[in-house]
Amino acid sequence: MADQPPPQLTLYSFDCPDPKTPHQKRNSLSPFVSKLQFRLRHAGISYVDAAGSKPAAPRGKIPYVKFAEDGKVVGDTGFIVRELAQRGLLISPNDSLEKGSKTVRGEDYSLKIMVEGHLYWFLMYERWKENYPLLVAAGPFAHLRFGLRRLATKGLQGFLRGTLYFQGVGRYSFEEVGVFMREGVEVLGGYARRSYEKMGEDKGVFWILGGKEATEADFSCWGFLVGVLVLKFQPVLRRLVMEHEALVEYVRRSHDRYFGDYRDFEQLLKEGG
Ligand SMILES: N[C@@H](CCC(=O)N[C@@H](CS)C(=O)NCC(=O)O)C(=O)O
Repeated sequence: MADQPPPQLTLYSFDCPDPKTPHQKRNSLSPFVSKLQFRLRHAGISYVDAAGSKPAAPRGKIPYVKFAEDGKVVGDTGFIVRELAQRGLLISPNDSLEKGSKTVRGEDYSLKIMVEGHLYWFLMYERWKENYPLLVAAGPFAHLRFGLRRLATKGLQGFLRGTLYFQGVGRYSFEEVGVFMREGVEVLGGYARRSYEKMGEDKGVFWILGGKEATEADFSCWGFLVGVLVLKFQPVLRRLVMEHEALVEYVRRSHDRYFGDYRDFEQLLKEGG
């Protein structure tokens, strides 16, 4: 077999906890990691997953990447995508929309921000305030021995509960959060349904705004939705998403097309339930 060229970059996340074991090929706990993985795969950029750490991460945030060419480390998916565009590895963000309608660009931006800056917090709420025992058992520290795992998960929970409180969402009851969750998921479901119906008999991938090409919002929406569907840490949010056939189909089709080396989507979906 011909030698594979070395990967163009290393993607650091919480999902490859033990550097000695190969990546588990399960979708990430982090919507931002899934977003970036999808972005890289969509653009045909080769990468290798590796164990990241908050102290090593720019701004203490996951994910971050290291470029093989010159060792440059970049954090934040927005800046990573810009860096990739500057290096000519992908088409610059929303280039195709730039020449198009300002309304579409606005819609794209709004959807992206709704997912990354709004729905994301409800996901974190349900995970860290409602389903803590599940995270101790199978969360980011699942590879550690029980005592250590409990301690590390507890520490992270303390940090995240504080973050949720100061962000604001932590001050609501889960019932109240559920109202906002449903509202947001229905907006996403409405977009997906419109695009899905346009596909008719075509079983190919489709994009959230219904165009021929992906837009920035697709990477954010897909990255968020895939973790909701295949991981079991947020059952209420998952049920809301499952009510929308178009959203499940939206995730399934791109998973099948771009994540063929992962386990079968149907299997993953079952495990998330
Ligand atoms: N805007 C950042 C957000 C990344 C982010 O918030 N990552 C979370 C994990 S999902 C994190 O590292 N949280 C730890 C912290 O905020 O200290 C991006 O697009 O990369």
